[in-house]
Amino acid sequence: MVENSGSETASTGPLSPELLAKMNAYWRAANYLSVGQIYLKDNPLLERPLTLDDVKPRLLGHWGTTPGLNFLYVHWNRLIRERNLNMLYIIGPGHGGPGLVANTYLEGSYSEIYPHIEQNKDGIKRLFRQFSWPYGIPSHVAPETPGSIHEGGELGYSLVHAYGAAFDNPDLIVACVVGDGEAETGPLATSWHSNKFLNPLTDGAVLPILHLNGYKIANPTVLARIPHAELEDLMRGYGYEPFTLEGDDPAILHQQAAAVFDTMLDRIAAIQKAAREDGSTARPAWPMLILRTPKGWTGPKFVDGKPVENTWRAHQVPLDQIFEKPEHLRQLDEWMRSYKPEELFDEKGKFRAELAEIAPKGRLRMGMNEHANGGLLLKPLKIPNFREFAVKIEGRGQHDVESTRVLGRLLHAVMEDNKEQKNFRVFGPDETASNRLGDVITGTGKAWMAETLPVDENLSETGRVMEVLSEHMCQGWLEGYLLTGRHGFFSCYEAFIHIIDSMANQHAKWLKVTRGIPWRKPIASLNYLLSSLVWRQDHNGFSHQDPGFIDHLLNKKADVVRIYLPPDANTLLSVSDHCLRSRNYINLIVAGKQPAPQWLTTDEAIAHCTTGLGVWPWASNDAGKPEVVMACCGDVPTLETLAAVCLLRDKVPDLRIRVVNVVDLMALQPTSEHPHGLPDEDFDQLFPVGVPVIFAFHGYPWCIHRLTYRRHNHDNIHVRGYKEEGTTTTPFDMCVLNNIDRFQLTLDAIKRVPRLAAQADAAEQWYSEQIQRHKLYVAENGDDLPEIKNWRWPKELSSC
Ligand SMILES: Cc1ncc(C[n+]2csc(CCOP(=O)(O)OP(=O)(O)O)c2C)c(N)n1
Ligand SMILES: [Mg+2]
Repeated sequence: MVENSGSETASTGPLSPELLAKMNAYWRAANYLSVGQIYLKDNPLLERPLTLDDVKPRLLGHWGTTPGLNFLYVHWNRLIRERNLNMLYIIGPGHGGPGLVANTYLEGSYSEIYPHIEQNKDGIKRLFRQFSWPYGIPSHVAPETPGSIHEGGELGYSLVHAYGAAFDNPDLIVACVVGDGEAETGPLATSWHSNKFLNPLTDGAVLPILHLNGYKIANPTVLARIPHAELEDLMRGYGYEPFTLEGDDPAILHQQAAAVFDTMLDRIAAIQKAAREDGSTARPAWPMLILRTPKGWTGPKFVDGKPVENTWRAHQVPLDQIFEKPEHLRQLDEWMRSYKPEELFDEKGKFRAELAEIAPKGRLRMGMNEHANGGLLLKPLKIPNFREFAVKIEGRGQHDVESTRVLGRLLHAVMEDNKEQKNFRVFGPDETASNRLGDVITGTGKAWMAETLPVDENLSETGRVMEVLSEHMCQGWLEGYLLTGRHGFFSCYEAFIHIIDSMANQHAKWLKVTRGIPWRKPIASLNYLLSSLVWRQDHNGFSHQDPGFIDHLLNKKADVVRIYLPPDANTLLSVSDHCLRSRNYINLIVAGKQPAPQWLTTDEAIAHCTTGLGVWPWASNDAGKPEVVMACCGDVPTLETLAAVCLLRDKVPDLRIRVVNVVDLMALQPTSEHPHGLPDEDFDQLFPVGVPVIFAFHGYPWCIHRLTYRRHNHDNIHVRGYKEEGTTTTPFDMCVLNNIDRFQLTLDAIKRVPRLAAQADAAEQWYSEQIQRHKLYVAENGDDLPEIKNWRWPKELSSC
């Protein structure tokens, strides 16, 4: 027999008997509505005994985590009311979706946002029916859920999201439930260290709750099965002050919870006061809670003779054979009635006023917190005119510049200009300086609340550059920061950005869904700069060579993803300016940090980036009728292509060559596939049907085929790119190993132009000789041939 009406008056503590009774009733209501969402399509108030007709044909959702989440929600509500808190609630086990829907319904947010889910019997019926129902709402804490910035379907990111939300939001408290299973993931394990980057003076607070309900889907959790003292030591080792709350008697636990939360919030207030009023700069030990409550608390204790409550069996749907076993239907009826719905809802199905009144009002309701709909709070970045940072081109290709260093100056200026509004941060896994963005660090410094030594440089408690050697943390912080209405930039080594492939997936999904939700306002785009690229891993070699993040992002929805490969500094500036101003995208910028030739003036760069791809007339001699198109995308491929063009002119002076550079990869797709896609007519103008295209691409070659396979001239597009050949070798040898070098491109062109067929054999011979010479030289000298290393675009063709 389940007994869930609770013995509210049994214990003593900070809650008055009346408030305790109401809070427990409120919690019962949330649990009732959670169970109802999982099971029922009719009879929402149990006005008659449940029948099979009332039950959904497919029982989809998760019960186990939900009562714990609901318990916390009720307590946050009290604290918000009593302390006038600005509170965001992040749920690691996002499969507890029914709980968040139930609570935002009870507090009224849900009906305000979705008026058809009324505060009456019909509304509850719709609320139940829509859950995990085709064209209804998802089972998780999805973008559709009011008050959410965290889906939680993929476990591991709750705590970084919470910290990302808290940065630069000094009045915000982010309560964050970490599932004890979730706590086993790598990203979550490292996230505890976020407290070394959170400044009580300028940032908000994060209140982590480690929810030890003891189980995952099918196993106990590690942290639930180590001695409690060891767990507390672990949390202390992470720098927190752990509190513990344990039990399963609601009456006792409500009182204890109220007491412990009062203490924890007093601790937070004291930490903030010390920093804000008393000038303390010490790193505080922020409070965190270890909450031990049963998985599936208040649900069926036994099903088919097996224990369910407080076991992994409570994870999903505890009674899942309703249609096969009459006993399951009877147990469901009994379970739902144990919450005493008649005490919670009036005869019309309205949540009773005396209970509803203990929820916060208006914007203080967690379902209505504006930080969870960051676009509402988004202030545009102040971005200086990027022309002021442009590289002056005195002769195309005649001088080398580190493109990312130029971008660093722009980012520095953006940082300075937005210092007051504190809504821009730059994130990187210990690579900001290595990626030559060092200028952005000067002035603002790097966030650091841990110890410092005299040898340290630029570490600062108020730093706005976030560096930690965890791509997961960089990504998660940035997501949390963006989702709460701010702006950011993430620079990363190209190969290692794969570490967050899955997080990027989840963010892309979030963005895709929010586009269809009118009340979710657009947020700033997630901007990646990948530098330290595959072609120039001079110090590192094969482990650092992987351009596949491009392919990864290509799988995402066209209306979410943008991919740019600017070939020089001015195009990088133009693209970055555009990305920083954009909304609701994932922008990927791939640009090298090594000294490299510069090709376009600012005006040309802007025009080129606007169309996304185009002929470089100064490098072409096709007179409008090319015999071969030499296409390139990426800085190193552009260099090799232009060097090949020179070789071709030398070998076949009358060959009509067109050079096309691609900066916006998505422009290669048809318009039907991507909004940036070039119309077929324009594509055919650039790449005329029947004319061979030798395409040098930064990444894996098949990516270009994938993008262009529907184009009329696709059969004539021959792509060279990275084909997983690499080691620690010279820059040019990397090109040779992957057949993207100038000699190969020259040979390719000669072999593909029909009228040069007679020269093909000689060209093959020439190619072999060049490669042999190159190999012998690099093997002997450990460096590239001087004519390769010092190659320049011909001066006579270089005027702008
Ligand atoms: C990264 C990831 N791996 C695996 C899963 C599949 N999964 C869903 S719920 C779950 C167990 C979660 O346990 P816990 O974090 O303790 O949550 P709770 O007990 O509160 O349900 C697992 C493994 C997932 N969602 N995400
Ligand atoms: Mg668990």
